[in-house]
Amino acid sequence: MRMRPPVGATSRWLARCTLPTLALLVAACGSGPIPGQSTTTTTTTSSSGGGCTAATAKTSITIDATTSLKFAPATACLKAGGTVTWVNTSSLPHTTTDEPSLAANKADAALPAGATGWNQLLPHAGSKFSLTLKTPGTYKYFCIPHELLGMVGQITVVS
Ligand SMILES: [Cu+2]
Repeated sequence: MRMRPPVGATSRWLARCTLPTLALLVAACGSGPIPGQSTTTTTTTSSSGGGCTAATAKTSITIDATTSLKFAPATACLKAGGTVTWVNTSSLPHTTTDEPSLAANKADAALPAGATGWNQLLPHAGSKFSLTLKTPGTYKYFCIPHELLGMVGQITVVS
C-alpha cells in the first residue's frame, strides 16, 4: 500500500493560508513604512499635557485663519477668563466652530464639560471674532468648509 501525500489538505492550506498571507504582504508593502527610510517620531507637545500651565498661559491670544487653510497658531494656551480672537487673514470665508453636531469628524470638536460651543462665520479678510473662555479644559474647534482639509485648532484653558 502506498502512502499518498494529502493533496486535498495541501490545497486547502494553500487556499486558506497562502492567499490571505500574500494579500496581507501586498497590503503591508502598499501602506507600511518603506524599509530603510527613517521614520521620524514627532514628539508633539500636547497642549493638554505639558506646555500649557498657569505660568505659560496667556490672557489674550490672536489666531489667524489663513490662506493656506490653517489656524495659526494651531494650538494655543489661554488663562481661564482670557480672550481669544480669530482674524481672517485670507480672502476666503472661514468659520471658527466648536459644535460637535457640526463636525464631519467628531474628534475635531471638543468642549470641557459645562462649556458652551460656538459657530462664527469669518466671511472675508479682516473679519474678527472674539470669545472669552472661562471653563478650563481642552477646546477643539474647526472651520466648517475646510475641516476635512485639516483646518482644525485646539485651545487649552488653564486656571
Ligand atoms: Cu477655513
